[in-house]
Amino acid sequence: MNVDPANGLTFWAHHEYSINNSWRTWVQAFTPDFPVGDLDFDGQVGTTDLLVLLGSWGPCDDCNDCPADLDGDCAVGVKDLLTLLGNWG
Ligand SMILES: [Ca+2]
Ligand SMILES: [Ca+2]
Repeated sequence: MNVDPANGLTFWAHHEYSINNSWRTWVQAFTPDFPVGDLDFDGQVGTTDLLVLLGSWGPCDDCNDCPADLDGDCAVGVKDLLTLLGNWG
């Protein structure tokens, strides 16, 4: 199984098997359903995610690598906090 480097969230599973004297390859992609604001990818939005968001508060150093910026405005602020709280649990 591999993680897609394009987004870091899609997993690719592959397997080769023999059938009727020939080899076949099976490939399947899937993306786990993490809630928005689940910054530690444990499947729930909770205290650890809140601490990560608060620790990232302010302008993002790298707009393309700022996971706590939930609305994509290149800063971690009130709107991101409200989104996280709205998905709490
Ligand atoms: Ca979490
Ligand atoms: Ca933001």
